[in-house]
Amino acid sequence: LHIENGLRHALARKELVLHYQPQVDLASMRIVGCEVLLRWQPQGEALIPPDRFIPIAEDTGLIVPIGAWVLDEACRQLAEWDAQGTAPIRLAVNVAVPQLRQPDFVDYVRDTLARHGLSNARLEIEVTESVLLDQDERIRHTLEGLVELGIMLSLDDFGTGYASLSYLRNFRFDVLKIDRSFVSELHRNPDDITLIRAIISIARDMSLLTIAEGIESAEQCAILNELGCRVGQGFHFSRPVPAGVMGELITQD
Ligand code: G
Ligand code: G
Ligand code: MN
Ligand code: NA
Repeated sequence: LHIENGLRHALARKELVLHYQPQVDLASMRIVGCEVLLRWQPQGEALIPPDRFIPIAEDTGLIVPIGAWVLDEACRQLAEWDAQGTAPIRLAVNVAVPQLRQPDFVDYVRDTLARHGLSNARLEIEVTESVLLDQDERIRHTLEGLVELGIMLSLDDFGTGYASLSYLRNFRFDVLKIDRSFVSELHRNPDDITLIRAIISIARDMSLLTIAEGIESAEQCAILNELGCRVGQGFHFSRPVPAGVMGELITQD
């Protein structure tokens, strides 16, 4: 309840902040995108990580206005970077079920990109497999609307859910994010290599981009590149960083 009350005022009090984690093309080592990760910084308290408040925001519906702010602020930031002449990276934004149930979500995404002068192809929307477990017809409708807009639809934490392969048949994704649980032991577990090779093979045959999460070492990075994974994300490249640091990373790149 303490968190819920605080969260109700977090937006108005401007206590929400976005961090950005670079996504790197494994062949060229260039930054091609970034995942947008929300943090909450209450006045005079320590930074609160998303796993402490996103579930509450989802249960209370507060994720709808908060998620709208995340998208707007991230697009504003990307347009600002563009104006500074940085590399034209993509934004990957996480969205939750209650947002996808909003009948005007697709319109909001389109209008927000337009308002900031960004082409639709600059945005990637990440959903987890749990989103797809939801039988709600409105969610399917929203996902189809997003695909029609020409934004990229990304399946997060791939391989950890229960029916991953049937989701690939039923929804048109553009990106598979290989869950970090497959990546973390990669260099010493041949089974993980086998599984990742299979995921990459499916992705290639379905013309999906693969992004490996949780890369923490040069060795994991090299193996993934060798296996044909296109893009990587993880502490090896950078932790999630504030906008100012991200701006510097794409200026140097
Ligand atoms: O930033 P990590 O470092 O702790 O993020 C943890 C999880 O919180 C991520 O896996 C992501 O799914 C979720 N998350 C982060 N930012 C957002 C956001 O803006 N919206 C939603 N719905 N989830 C987010
Ligand atoms: O949406 P998702 O749950 O995948 O968000 C990514 C989460 O993973 C964030 O909480 C982020 O801080 C975390 N993360 C990103 N890179 C790494 C990494 O290399 N190692 C670990 N352990 N966590 C990571
Ligand atoms: Mn994610
Ligand atoms: Na993930």
